[in-house]
Amino acid sequence: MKIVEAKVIVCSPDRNFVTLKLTTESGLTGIGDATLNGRELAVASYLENHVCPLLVGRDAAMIEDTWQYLYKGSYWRGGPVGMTAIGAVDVALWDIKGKAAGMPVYDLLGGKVRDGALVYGHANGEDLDDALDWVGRYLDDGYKAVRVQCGVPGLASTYGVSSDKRFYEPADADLPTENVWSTERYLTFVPQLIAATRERYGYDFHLLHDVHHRLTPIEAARLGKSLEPYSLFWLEDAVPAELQEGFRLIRQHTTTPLAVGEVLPTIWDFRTLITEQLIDYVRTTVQRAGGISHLRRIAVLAEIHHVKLGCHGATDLSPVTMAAALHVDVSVPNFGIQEYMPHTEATYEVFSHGYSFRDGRLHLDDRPGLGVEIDEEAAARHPYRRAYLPVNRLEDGTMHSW
Ligand code: EZ4
Ligand code: CO
Repeated sequence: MKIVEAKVIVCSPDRNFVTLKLTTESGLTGIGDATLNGRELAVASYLENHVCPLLVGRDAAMIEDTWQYLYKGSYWRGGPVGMTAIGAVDVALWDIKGKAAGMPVYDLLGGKVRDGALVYGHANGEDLDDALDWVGRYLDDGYKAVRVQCGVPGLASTYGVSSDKRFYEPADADLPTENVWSTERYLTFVPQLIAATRERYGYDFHLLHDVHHRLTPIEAARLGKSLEPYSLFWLEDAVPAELQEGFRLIRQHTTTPLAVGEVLPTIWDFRTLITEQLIDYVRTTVQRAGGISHLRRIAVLAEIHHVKLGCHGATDLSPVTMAAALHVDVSVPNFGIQEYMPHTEATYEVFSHGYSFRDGRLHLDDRPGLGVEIDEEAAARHPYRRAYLPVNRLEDGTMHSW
């Protein structure tokens, strides 16, 4: 199963995606997602210049050895660029192994322990009424879990609230937008948003909220405490997680479940959070954290510390990552929930896929490998467009100090 070609495909069917495609001498192909939102070409270059030359001639069957070789052999361990690149290689190799075996990847991972993966959708509104209406639309569509985000009164724009409701993608073309942030206004408003959501729609569905890393631990503790009556499924990214110990403070004050880590690429970035049981859900995903092989390690560490998996699944992760995450979701015992935003038609024309939404869950079909293919001709019709995630400043014009 020698690899004869390693190719990087960059395309932008409504947003940028970087895809690694490996081909073996017998003609089997495997794909991996290498998209790092706002820094896409860094990973494309890392792969093209530094990783692809190492792959040609290697045995595609040797997934673990290749992972160890790329991680330890680079000397420069970890980091989002390197881990995204390794993740793409790892996922492409699992895809090939599945196709070679004639089995879906979940069967190689021990087989399904559940039929489908519970997902949550994104409801976001400019104001309270708009946000509540969007929660209702998701519930009408059969979602059993909804994340609610809302414009904060007094602030012109808020991260996570966009005009493009269904396919929300925070990155802007060309140069980044600047949002203004006020912790005071936010902390006053969010309990009203969550209370109003429960008042209108009741408690018979899971309700989630994402802070996008904007608070300090004591502010997050206060927010978590004030939201306890409304039974959140989780409060996400309440503080940035570089200071893992910061979560001790939050944990001491609130029983609101905590989720963190969509930006964290390795098991070591989660070590204190998981082993001290400071969080309830791990938010990273295959593409971010070194592929299926490394995410499974994180899931095992989490499992023995009563922490569950709640993989990132916004539209900056391609359908390849969604499929790969679903193979993990349905085969690990400590699955919690999967974030799900449908991609646009243009994206699905490039990436044909074998998963579908039904009854609040995503279901994989039983095609071998990941069940996703890339149409390179369609991809070529959508060239790369520079894009950045928004930047936040405080009302006085300064950046956050954390
Ligand atoms: O802002 O994926 O939980 N989901 C999120 C996402 C992120 C984007 C960043 O690329 O926070 O919407
Ligand atoms: Co998030």
